[in-house]
Amino acid sequence: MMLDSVPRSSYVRVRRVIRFTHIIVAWFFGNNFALWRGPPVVFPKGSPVMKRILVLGGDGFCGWPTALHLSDLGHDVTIVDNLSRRAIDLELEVDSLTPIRPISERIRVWREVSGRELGFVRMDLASEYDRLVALLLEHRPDAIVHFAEQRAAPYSMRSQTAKRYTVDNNVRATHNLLAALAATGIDAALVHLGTMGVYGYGWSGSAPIPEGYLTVKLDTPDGELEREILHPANPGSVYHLTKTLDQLMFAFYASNDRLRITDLHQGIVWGTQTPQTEKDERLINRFDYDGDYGTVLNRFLMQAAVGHPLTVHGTGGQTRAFIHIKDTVRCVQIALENPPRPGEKPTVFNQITETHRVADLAKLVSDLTGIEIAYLPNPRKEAVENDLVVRNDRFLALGLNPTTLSEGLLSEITGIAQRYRDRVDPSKIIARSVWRSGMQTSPDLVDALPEPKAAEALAAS
Ligand code: NAD
Ligand code: USQ
Repeated sequence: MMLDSVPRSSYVRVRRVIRFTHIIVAWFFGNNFALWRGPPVVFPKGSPVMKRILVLGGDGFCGWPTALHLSDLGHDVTIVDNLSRRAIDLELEVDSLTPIRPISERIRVWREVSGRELGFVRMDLASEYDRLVALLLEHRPDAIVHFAEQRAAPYSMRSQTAKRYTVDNNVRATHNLLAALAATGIDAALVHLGTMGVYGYGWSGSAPIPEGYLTVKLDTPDGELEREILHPANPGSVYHLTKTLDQLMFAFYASNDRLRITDLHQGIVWGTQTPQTEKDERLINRFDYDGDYGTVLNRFLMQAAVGHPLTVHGTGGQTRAFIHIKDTVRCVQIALENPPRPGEKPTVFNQITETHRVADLAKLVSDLTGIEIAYLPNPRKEAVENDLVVRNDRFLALGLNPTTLSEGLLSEITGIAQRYRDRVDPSKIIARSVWRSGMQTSPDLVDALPEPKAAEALAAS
């Protein structure tokens, strides 16, 4: 199914008539009528169409640029978010490196810049089930993108409270969404942001990690049985554990309720801006640099820009998968355009474009900037080193043209990180959430930030 295959005005008219009829008849006949989906809409091929898309977690690092990208393509986008990520910033006494604006201002500026409306609903998906059902019935989305979970592994390990919050929030948000889709009968294509971490690191050695499923053979008294199963789950943190639980819920609801689900097993996202967030400084995307939410490559880029030693955990032998934020938004679009059919098992895409060893990334950034590398005690319980070979054939086959590290790296350092270096709090850089009590962490490496040597080195190069 392509998102762009129907003249937009006819599509909107048909949808409006269906919705209006639906509301009137539901008012007469009660809620059971809500299960009726309305007559099928015919999509003639050809010109652009507007689809109704809910972006859950659309105020976050991946969700905001995705909402703008989909809006820019002409879709009718509504963001649903409880703004919990902004609340966690306050709890951790840290702020995005970039000055992100309040959600109402973001939406107003997007209207000014693009002429397009973005909806916003403040809602906690984990606790406001009835409001979620009402929202689905009112909006009747064609597609839903689900980013709305607590996503930091270190945050999920920092305390018993954070562990319980992460499980309660993520599992309930996902299950509420699935239950609400099943209850309302709304046949939206659901795209969920999962993680490469569901596979674990090193479990299959140097064998390529398949896209979600493994074919296994079972010996039975009646001969050999071949089965396709979800790849064994090997979570490395409570956060990653919630993503493995999500997978089981998807398998169940796809089979039992014929929900159409795509799970994107995404690697570590790096970069900040997309063509849409670059249009105005007030649309700027979030950039987390702190020890809990900052991810490794963006942290190294920020550290180089402010002259802080690069914080490698252990020897840096961990190999991880990466993707630039510009490719994240494209992949979500591709996944929306290629949903599974009702009754099919969830489609899994490995949403990654390249793999790198942490020590190699640090060396690359250090060689470019002259910033030293600090090898610190690893606060996580993880393999000292691992191989990682990942299949990502499906996105490549569907037209993804990856942004690679070498192309984007310099501009990321010189642009965003240097522009906002004064917003960095050096006491928030070292990662201090430990996987088990008693594990050692590093003291702060600097009291105050030095002059920007990286900036000089880059300017001179
Ligand atoms: P983020 O924390 O920046 O954004 C998540 C958004 O969801 C936030 O705006 C938050 O307020 C909202 N949210 C959380 N719980 C909610 C709830 N119960 N109800 C409503 N809104 C809620 O995270 P992100 O980096 O944008 O990640 C988005 C998704 O992508 C996550 O599910 C994450 O696991 C996945 N992912 C992220 C990365 C990465 O490197 N950032 C990599 C792989 C996968
Ligand atoms: N690391 C360092 N130094 C740092 C920060 C991290 O050496 O300053 C190391 C970590 O120990 C780890 C690796 O870098 O070995 C990756 O850490 P990360 O914080 O960049 O990424 P991670 O915790 O795995 O989580 C991030 C996102 C999460 C997403 C995941 C994708 O926060 O939402 O699911 O990437 S993946 O790693 O593929 O599972």
